[in-house]
Amino acid sequence: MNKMNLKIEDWTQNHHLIQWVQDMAQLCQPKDIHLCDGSEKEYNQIAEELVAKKKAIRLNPKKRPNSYYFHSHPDDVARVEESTFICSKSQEDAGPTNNWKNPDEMKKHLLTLFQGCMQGRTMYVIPFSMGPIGSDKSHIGVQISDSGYVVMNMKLMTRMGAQVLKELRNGFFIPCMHSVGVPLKEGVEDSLWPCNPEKRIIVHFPEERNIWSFGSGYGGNALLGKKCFALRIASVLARDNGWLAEHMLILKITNPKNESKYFAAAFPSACGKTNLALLQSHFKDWKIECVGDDIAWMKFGSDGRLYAINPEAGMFGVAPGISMKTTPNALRTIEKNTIFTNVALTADHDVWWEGLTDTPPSQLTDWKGNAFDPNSKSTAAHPNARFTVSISQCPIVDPAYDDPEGVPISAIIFGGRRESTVPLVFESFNWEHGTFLGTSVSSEMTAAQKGKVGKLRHDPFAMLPFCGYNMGNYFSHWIHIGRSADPEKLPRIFYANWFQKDEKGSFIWPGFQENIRVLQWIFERLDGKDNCVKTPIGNLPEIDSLNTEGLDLTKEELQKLLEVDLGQWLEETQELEEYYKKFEPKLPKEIKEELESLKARLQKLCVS
Ligand code: GTP
Ligand code: SPV
Ligand code: MN
Repeated sequence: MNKMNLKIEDWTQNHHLIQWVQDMAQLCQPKDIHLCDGSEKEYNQIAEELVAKKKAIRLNPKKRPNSYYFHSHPDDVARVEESTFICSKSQEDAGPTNNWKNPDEMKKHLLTLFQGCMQGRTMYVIPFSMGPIGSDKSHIGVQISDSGYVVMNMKLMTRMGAQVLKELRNGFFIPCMHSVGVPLKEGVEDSLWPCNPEKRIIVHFPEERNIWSFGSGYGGNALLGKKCFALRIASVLARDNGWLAEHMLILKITNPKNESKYFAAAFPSACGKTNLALLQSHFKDWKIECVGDDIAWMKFGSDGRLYAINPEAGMFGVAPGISMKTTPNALRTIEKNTIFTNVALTADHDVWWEGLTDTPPSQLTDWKGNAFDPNSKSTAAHPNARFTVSISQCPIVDPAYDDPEGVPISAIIFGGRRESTVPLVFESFNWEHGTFLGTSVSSEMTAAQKGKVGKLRHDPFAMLPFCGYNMGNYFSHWIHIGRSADPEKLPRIFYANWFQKDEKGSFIWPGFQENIRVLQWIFERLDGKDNCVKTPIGNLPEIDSLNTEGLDLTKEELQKLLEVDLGQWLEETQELEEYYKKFEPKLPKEIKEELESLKARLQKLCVS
């Protein structure tokens, strides 16, 4: 048996866990096994080891206390959707939007890949809870990984360590198997960011409820509690048990009368969730607090309302674009105790990225570790450079982020990155229409996934890369959730788009902090204020019901932001009709009917 820092039997009586760890050690042949207790001491030790091996740089403690800098292999910088698989027993259950392979064949392939893959490395065993420990809304996972970087990130991103095993006892957990996929031969020096892009693969077995990830050390590919567990596997758990696992931020908004509501919002990757969740209100009597910035699990409470928890305990946020002007609360969150990956490094060992200041400081090292030439076309930070930080450090964190009951959701907002067509904000007519809006989300692609930045693609519910089963059935699940609830108690559904551009290609809406104005409009709608005009696509703000005081926005610009162009929308419906064919025969009839009604409403206005 391999050397262990603790005796596993002293640590847990969970026979499945003990057996699994032993089996995986036998398969991967690590040099030793480290059972993670989740302590500060352990975190610091692993960090120091990585610094000693030059894999990490300790940032200047005067500028960025207790923080570390990593830069990845240049081919391991984002999620890899083309190498992500849902291996359900039948291909139909994975559906038209997921990669699929026969689970038996895939298992054979994985067993070959993982055979001896941890030679020369430490195998870490990382118990973690998604959601507050002990909440009936939470679920436990155990990740095995040969990456110290992963352990450090999991410590910040989840509730991790010995207390989770105490809670688990003999219960059920999601096994999450991860390796960077590079066995280390004796006497051979390790690379700074070991990974294996040729053999990279991220696999989910939804029926067995487990995850295998090989070859990548980055973000959603490697921190398996996040997209793999909390979305792909959890969406299957949610389907089976009548709840929702969604790619959504959760925020609290309080009005001048000290009344509060919670909103959840789903925007595709790198389309503004973290920035909205950390919004700093510049209206002194309106307050925003943050519960979560990426994932929401929503279950019905005994009062019939939908309650959300944030299953994560940290943020893995996009760094570029963050500044004191755009998102001061993000900068305040990452002042200390933060991990930075693929940002640029300053001469005095602090961090920098595009947007942080107008001009880059001199003597910058870019994300690849080279001296940065400000005249070059490339950026100093990778566009998908990220920070990892505990949410407890956020200056506007809502203490309810740790409430095992979760928070009652009053509004759900969908959105995408659209240069044209989609107005700044509108409201659906009811849950089914809102569900239709969710199915219709499309967005210009970003650097959060490997692929062509800027290309428009459909991303229903911002879940395209994250739904662990047939997307057509997922649409039905949403309809079903609506049917099973009291309509008066369901959240109202809205759609927002911060990203409309003018002819010169500049954003029309100032966005960021100014998005508070849209949240205010939504809040007032929920309070019964008659501040909208009915259009074929939904209820839009009356032009003067949106608070634009103090904004540098012309009347024409505002009109453009709130315009419904019938021609563009008819095209949009044709496009959607074509897209929906993909989901047959699973496309719910309610969604088809919504599309038909939208077409009819548009045509009626076109004729009149
Ligand atoms: P993931 O972590 O990938 O799920 O992304 P996210 O949805 O949390 O996106 P995030 O808030 O990190 O924003 C991504 C990018 O969008 C950043 O470059 C931001 O600067 C930019 N962005 C966010 N909000 C706005 C906005 O209101 N207007 C404009 N123009 N850009 C925005
Ligand atoms: C996303 O891509 O939506 C992210 C980043 O939140 S990652 O964790 O890499 O998936
Ligand atoms: Mn995300």
